[in-house]
Amino acid sequence: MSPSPQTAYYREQEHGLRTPELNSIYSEILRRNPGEPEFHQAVLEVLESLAPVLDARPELLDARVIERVCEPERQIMFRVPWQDDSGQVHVNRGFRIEFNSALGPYKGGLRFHPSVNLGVVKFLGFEQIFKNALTGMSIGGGKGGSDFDPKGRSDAEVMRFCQSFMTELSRYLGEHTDVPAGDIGVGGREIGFLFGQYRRITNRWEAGVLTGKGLGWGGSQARTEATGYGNVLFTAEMLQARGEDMEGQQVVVSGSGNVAIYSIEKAQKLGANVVTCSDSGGYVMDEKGIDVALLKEIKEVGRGRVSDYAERRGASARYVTTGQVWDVPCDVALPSATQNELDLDAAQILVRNGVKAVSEGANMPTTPSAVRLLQEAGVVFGPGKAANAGGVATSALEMQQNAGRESWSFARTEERLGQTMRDIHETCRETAERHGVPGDYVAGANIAGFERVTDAMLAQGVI
Ligand code: NDP
Ligand code: 2IT
Repeated sequence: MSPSPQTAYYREQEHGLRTPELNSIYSEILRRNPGEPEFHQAVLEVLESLAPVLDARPELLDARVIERVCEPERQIMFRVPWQDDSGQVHVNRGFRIEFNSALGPYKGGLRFHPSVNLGVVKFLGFEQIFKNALTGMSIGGGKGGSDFDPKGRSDAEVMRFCQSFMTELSRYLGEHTDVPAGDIGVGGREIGFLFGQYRRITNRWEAGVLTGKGLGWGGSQARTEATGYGNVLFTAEMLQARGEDMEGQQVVVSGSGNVAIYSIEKAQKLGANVVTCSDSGGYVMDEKGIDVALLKEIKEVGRGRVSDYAERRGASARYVTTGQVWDVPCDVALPSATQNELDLDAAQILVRNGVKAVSEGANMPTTPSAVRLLQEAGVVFGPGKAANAGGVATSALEMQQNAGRESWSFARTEERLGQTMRDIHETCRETAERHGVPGDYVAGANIAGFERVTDAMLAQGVI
């Protein structure tokens, strides 16, 4: 389904940065971090936005603040041995990149997927720094995970894996130090197993050490919904800035996990017609609009596939195994599966079909050349750092509730989520306009996030 990240990265190498200083910083990052194409891609995208900041504040170069923000504070890699149900022993690799704690404890999800490697976790941790800064909350940036594949594993196997993973990771966590949450392959079930093992090892009921917990034991209302809902709210803000809204828009969504499901649900609540969802096997096109209750039953209860959805839905739905959801004509596209899933070819198809807005529910799902094409074609583009920040922002609300031993209502939490997404939109819009690139949410998000985190770093000394 997704093109090779390798291809996407090498295709971009012909594009230079705007100043010799930025070019030389980037060359050094390539030299010191070999074989990490996703990390290179994420860094390049931020550096491409920074020229106007350096024009205005050349002293940032002397302080080497770009080099500092691109170097993780700490990188942890560890062995995760576990036994499957038949007694066979497996060895996976665990990662936690504690990237930046200038604004708060390291905060970011854990991803369990066979494609996870150091470069992937570093790109995710790097993006998380700026995303978390944009929320305006007291959270630093981090990310972790493992190349463990939970697909087809029993609950008992997943539990044993999580227990082994947490046995090592627990040394580095703490509500004031590092606070993981979910990401691909890590949802409520895994957070439960991880929390149980942390509690057992540390002898502490430390709610604020993980977010995405169950509602009965320290979790927050609306955290499950937050990323998808937040992305749709962000999209609605971008459309509103152009005098439009979500009502009646034809929407395509990729993925069928946490982010995709709640993007579909919120878009429908705002009157849109969502016609697709997908997984790594193929996609579903449902003319009548995705039946989100059925999708939840299949994915959340049964851990099934979108092909099961097509089978059970009846005549309106088709299961397609060639091409991608981007082939389906739409007004709004919400990539919500994985990195580099929307490439230049897909962007060309979207533009040809008249897409108005693309907003990233996933992290870095759009390749750099695709982003450029969409922006040049006048398509409004919401970068993941801003658009999918509702998940981590609601994680910060979970931490706040845990610290105060409180439990807020769904309405109160959702209201805070809505306000946060409006604030992030306004920050990005205003920052882009102030730097002479009105409507460029990529530049707005990168510059605003960069300034918030690096101002904190500068105030705290050479650290
Ligand atoms: P889930 O594990 O719930 O769902 C992931 C979905 O993406 C599945 O449909 C999966 O299909 C598909 N997918 C994953 N990897 C690939 C791949 N390599 N190729 C094709 N399809 C793939 O994860 P989430 O919904 O939580 O995460 C989706 C995206 O959103 C990720 O980029 C994540 O980083 C990002 N995100 C998540 C947040 C959260 O709060 N959960 C917050 C902000 C961003 P299949 O089952 O076939 O693998
Ligand atoms: O990419 C992300 O922002 C997440 N996976 C959520 C992180 C969090 O700590 O809630």
